[in-house]
Amino acid sequence: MTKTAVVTGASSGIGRATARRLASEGFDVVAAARRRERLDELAAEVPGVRPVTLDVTSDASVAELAASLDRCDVLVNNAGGAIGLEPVATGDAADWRRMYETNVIGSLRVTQALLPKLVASGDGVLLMLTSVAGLVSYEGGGGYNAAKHAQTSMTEVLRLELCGQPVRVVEVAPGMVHTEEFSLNRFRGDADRAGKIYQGVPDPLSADDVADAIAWCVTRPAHVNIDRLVIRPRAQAAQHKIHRVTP
Ligand code: 8X3
Repeated sequence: MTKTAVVTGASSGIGRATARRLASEGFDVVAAARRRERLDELAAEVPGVRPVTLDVTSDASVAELAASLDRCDVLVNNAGGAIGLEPVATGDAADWRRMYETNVIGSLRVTQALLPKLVASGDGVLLMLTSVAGLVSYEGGGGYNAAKHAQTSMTEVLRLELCGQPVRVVEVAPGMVHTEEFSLNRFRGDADRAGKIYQGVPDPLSADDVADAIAWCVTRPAHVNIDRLVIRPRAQAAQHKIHRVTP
């Protein structure tokens, strides 16, 4: 019996790398995201990947995803991201709302829709891709810190509430990961500012590094629950302690 893994936000970055990696681990992978053409490209490249158009902010879209699945053994709630790096004093409430809507309510929506299938699988794994931003706060973190803390909290609550059911609840919290879009979205398309985040950092994590950690978490034996895995590059000892090499 082939297990099915659903990955949200699978059109780029960590989601895309995870879809690819879980397919190579033998899962049937449902790669879900808004940008269908990117998913189609991925599915054409990687056997075992099925593209599904998904907007995690839409009840109807999430219900359609759930209805399209015969089974679900693994759910990777990866869709989300950061917008803006303004201080709280001048942060835009619309950005905060959007971050809460995707990172928190989006994860909630998909979790609620797929939980019955995860339970029915007899060995479900629900993995929340949070962030170190959900564990520590930093200047400019504002709405992203708030949303990721909420998502971390939701993950802890869910693990308590599901105790006794055949579903593991796993959190993977990455630090500095260099993906093509995360910082670009945060800086609203300003490539210069986005690039400076990683400037001089010898080796930030890649999306593949995080996908590797996710694959490890979801392929442990059924009785092993990795509660939380924090993963940072060696150059980032803490949120404010980053080794940079000046050219
Ligand atoms: C991304 C990590 O440090 O930019 O989730 O918040 S950080």
